[in-house]
This record gives sequence, C-alpha cells and structure tokens, in this order.
Amino acid sequence: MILMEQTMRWFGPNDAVSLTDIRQAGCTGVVTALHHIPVGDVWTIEEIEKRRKVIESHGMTWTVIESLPVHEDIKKRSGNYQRYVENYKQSISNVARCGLKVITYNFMPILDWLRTNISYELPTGSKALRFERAAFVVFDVHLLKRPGAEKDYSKADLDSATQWLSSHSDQEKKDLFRNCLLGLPGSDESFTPEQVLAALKTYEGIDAKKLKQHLVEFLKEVAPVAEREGVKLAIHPDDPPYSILGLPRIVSTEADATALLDAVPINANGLCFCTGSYGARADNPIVSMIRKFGDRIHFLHLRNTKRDKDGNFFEANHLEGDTDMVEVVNEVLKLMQRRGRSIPMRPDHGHQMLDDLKKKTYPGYSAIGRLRGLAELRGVELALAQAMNK
Ligand code: DNO
Repeated sequence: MILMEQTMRWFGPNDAVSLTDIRQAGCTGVVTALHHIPVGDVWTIEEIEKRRKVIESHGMTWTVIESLPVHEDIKKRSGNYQRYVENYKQSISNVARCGLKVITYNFMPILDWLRTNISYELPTGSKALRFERAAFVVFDVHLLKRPGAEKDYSKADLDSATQWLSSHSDQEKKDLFRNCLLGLPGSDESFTPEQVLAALKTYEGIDAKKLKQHLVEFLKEVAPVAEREGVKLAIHPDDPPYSILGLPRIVSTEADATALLDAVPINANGLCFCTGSYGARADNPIVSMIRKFGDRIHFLHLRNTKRDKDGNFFEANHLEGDTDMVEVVNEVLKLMQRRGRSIPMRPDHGHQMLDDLKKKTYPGYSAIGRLRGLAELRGVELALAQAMNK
C-alpha cells in the first residue's frame, strides 16, 4: 500500500523548531526554502546543496521546496520581469541538478496568507489562527486607510466594522494592525502601512483577468523547463480564497484551478492542494476536487477550518472543522494507488498548545500542534489503508 510521505515545514537554521524535532515527529521529509535569498535571485547549486546536506545529515530528505517565490514584477509583467523569469528557470534547473522534485509557489499579489488574529484562544486554552471579517474591514478602512476601501464593502460590513472598533481596546487594534502586516512566512520582518499602500498602487489596472493572463504566460515559460528537468510545480491557493484589499486573487476556486491546469496542460504544471485554503470557501467541494485534479496534485497541505455565516473562519483541529478529513485521506489513498506513487503531505499549521504556549515560533508553525495534527492524520491513513487491504 502506498502511503503519503510525511513531512513538516522547517524555516531553516533560525527556526525554533529543529530538524531533530521534525525527525522525532515521525517525518521522513522536510519542506523548506532558502529564505535568505532575495526574492527574484537565482538559487545557486552551491546554496541548494548546502541546505540539502544539512537535512540529509538528520536522516531526512528535502522533499519539497516551499516556496520558490515569484517576484512581484512577474505578477505584474512590468519592470525587470523578463530577467526574473529567466532567473526562475535557472533556479528550476539548479534545483533539478540537486535531485529535488517539487517546487511550491503562489501567485498572490503583495501579501501571502493573512489572518486578523494569530492567537485566537480556543475553549481548551490552545491558540489558533483566525480570520474575522469585521476586523479585516477595520484594518482596511480605518487602520490602513486604503483610498476608496469603503466602496468594496456592504453597509452591513461597514457597520460591523464600526461596532468592532467601539468594542475593542487600543491594544487589540494594535495587534490587528500588526497581524495584517506580517511579512512573508519565514521572515521576521513586517510590512509598513506605507509599503503596502505604495505596493497597492502598482497594481492599479491589473484585474483578475489580467493577473490570470500573467500567470498563464509565466507558466508557459517555466513549466516546460520543469517538465524537461523532471521537477513538479505546485501552486498554492490564495489564503483566504478571495480578493482582499481590492487586489485580484485568482487561485481560489475549483474553476480557477481547472483553468490554470488546462491553460498549460503538462504534468509539471500542478497544484499544492491545500485543504485549509480551498476549504475556507463553502463552494469548493474538497473531496471531489482531489478526484478531479488527480495526477496534477504534487503536494498536499492538510488543514481544517471552521467557517461561520458571517464570513469568519478559524483553523480547527485537523480532524474537526468543515472538511471531512477522513474522506480526504481516503480519496488521497485511492489516488496514490492509482498513480503508483506517494504524494508528500504536511500537516499545515497547528495550534499553539502545551509547552509551545510559552515559546515564540512562526505563527501556525509551533511543533506540538503540528505533531498532533500529523499523528492524527497518520492514524487515519493507516487505519484506512488496512481496511482497504482486507
Ligand atoms: C502558509 C503557507 C503559505 C504557502 C505559500 C506558498 O502557512 O501555506 O504561506 O507557503 O503561499 O507559496
């Protein structure tokens, strides 16, 4: 029986969670990136090899790159984008030379994932990541003061924001502002409001149609290189899966993913199937999407969310929430047997709990919560695999 390859994300030598921790959690693979290389620069063979050796010296393999980030100029097809596309191709080839097989990336303008609360306390005292719609409207309209932001919201949204403002303390407002401006995963730097406002201006005139076109043009250039080199590209969906700050987001739905796979129909052009990001929308049928995208799924992020009617969601325990994780794992098991090969999986995020409540880790990436998620998912997988074998 072919099982998922168990991995965890590691943010590199500065991560409070060590490779030894990841090994002890039961992982055979590590997901990481060369976060110290500026976005757009070539990843040299030397740097990739250095990192690969560190991982292998801990008895694991570097299974997936997450992420090889796409420069903003490529998303906008402006400035130096041609050079950055060439650099991206070179990095793909270098990665292949070093024996790595999967590259995750995303095409979200300016910001990566975003939450309004990074320490949302659950009834048990553990902490989760949460997106609260009213708080986000407060951030956009009242704190960031994005010009014209009000026009993007309904009267009900604006009223909830006013109510949020009057019922939260100054400290809570500061925390909200800071959370929404957190920089890229794996970096300790945050954006300044001025930077975000200036970056937003550079997207004027780029709507969803145009951004989609840019993504397809990018894929037409890089996916054939990946195909030739035996590397899979796995695009991460938008998180949250809809437009924010007036920016287009184009990898949010089943139709979006179908369109981008169809536009460049080669296997190297594939998906990082994140059940948490797609699952934050009620209209994404997670299990049937796995069946449909099948061979084009190159990496799995297993995570669960709990939505409510007001557009808020929080990250639930891996086996709870709105997505039926047992069904997901069942579908993945069937897919892997059909394909005859394993798909790498990582428990995406985890609650901050137990000893980790006292530690400073990257939001969502403390060790114990992820260990819990991984252990539960592995248990489900083994039980289902045994039942299938009978
Ligand atoms: C969040 C992550 C994302 C992901 C990137 C991939 O925890 O899943 O930040 O790494 O979007 O490029």
